[in-house]
Amino acid sequence: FPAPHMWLSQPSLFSDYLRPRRRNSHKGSFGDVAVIGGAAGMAGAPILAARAAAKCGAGRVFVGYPENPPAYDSAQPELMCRLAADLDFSSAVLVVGPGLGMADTALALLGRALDALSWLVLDADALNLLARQPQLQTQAAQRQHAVLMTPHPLEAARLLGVSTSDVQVDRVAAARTLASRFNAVVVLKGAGSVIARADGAAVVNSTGNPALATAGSGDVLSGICGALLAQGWPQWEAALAAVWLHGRAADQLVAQGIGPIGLSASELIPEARLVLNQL
Ligand code: NPW
Ligand code: AMP
Ligand code: MG
Repeated sequence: FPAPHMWLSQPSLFSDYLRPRRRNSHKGSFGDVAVIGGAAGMAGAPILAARAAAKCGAGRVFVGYPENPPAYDSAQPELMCRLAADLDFSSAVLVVGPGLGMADTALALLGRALDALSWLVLDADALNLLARQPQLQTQAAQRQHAVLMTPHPLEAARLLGVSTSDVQVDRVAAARTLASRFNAVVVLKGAGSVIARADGAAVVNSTGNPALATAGSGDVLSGICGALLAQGWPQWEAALAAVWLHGRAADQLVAQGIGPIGLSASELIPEARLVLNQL
């Protein structure tokens, strides 16, 4: 390594983990996801992630707000909305960052998540906070369970201390650098998302289209990642599958005329569920 990257066009790279549900399974069989985010003005971001996690099969889904949690999500009352500080960080897959904000409360929650012995998905403001905090970067790199990071190109640039165009000029290299620096599985998002891991393996996704260039679509992806991890998928295959099916959902919606113009991130969620159930 680094060898040339591979393309992800069909589910073959992750299809070993598409297993039928056992007849005697129960919600405890499919794991818990806790999405941590939703500062003032961005309360919807963790809801998108949490709805995606629930519809992609997590057994139970919590939403942890830094402050002022809503009583519940009226469109999806299955979600359990709490104060993040009151959640059990060690018993769920943690998806940290959607709409989390950059306040001290957010930083403290990220620190607690990095300390927890849980699978972690870091997105959005969790990555932006990490970029500002070298000591948390060391903590992230040294965790027992590696993290799964889902930066868009600007978030990746902040983490690497370079410009967005530096990232975009060699996306595979940028994703590999982040993966080895953080000992992480990294999804560098954008057209042709790159999934890379610390040993240099890298895969470029071929599903998805510009309908995804809309607010909240990344938040949905982070929730799908969390759902697959909660259901026991290994980190690498969870990242590959989440990226592939998120893109495939958008492709199917465009084929139905729901996009590319005006696709909303919420609409991706039931379509991603359909893709997953039909695989
Ligand atoms: P430009 O415009 O080209 O200079 P930010 P954010 C760039 C939450 N949200 N290729 C591009 O830069 C999130 O979870 C809440 C190239 C773009 O303008 C975060 O917590 C929502 N460049 C918070 O908001 C829904 C690319 O990055 C800039 C690129 C801030 O997150 C929305 C944006 O980056 C949102 O999810 C690409 N493929 N993709 C809610 N409903 O509550 C991105 N860029 O400044 O980090 O802002 O991503 O909106
Ligand atoms: P975020 O910027 O965090 O909301 O994430 C945006 C999501 O949409 C990521 O999964 C991107 O890979 C995807 N996306 C955005 N623009 C495109 C595009 N032009 N083609 C394919 N996927 C895209
Ligand atoms: Mg985002």
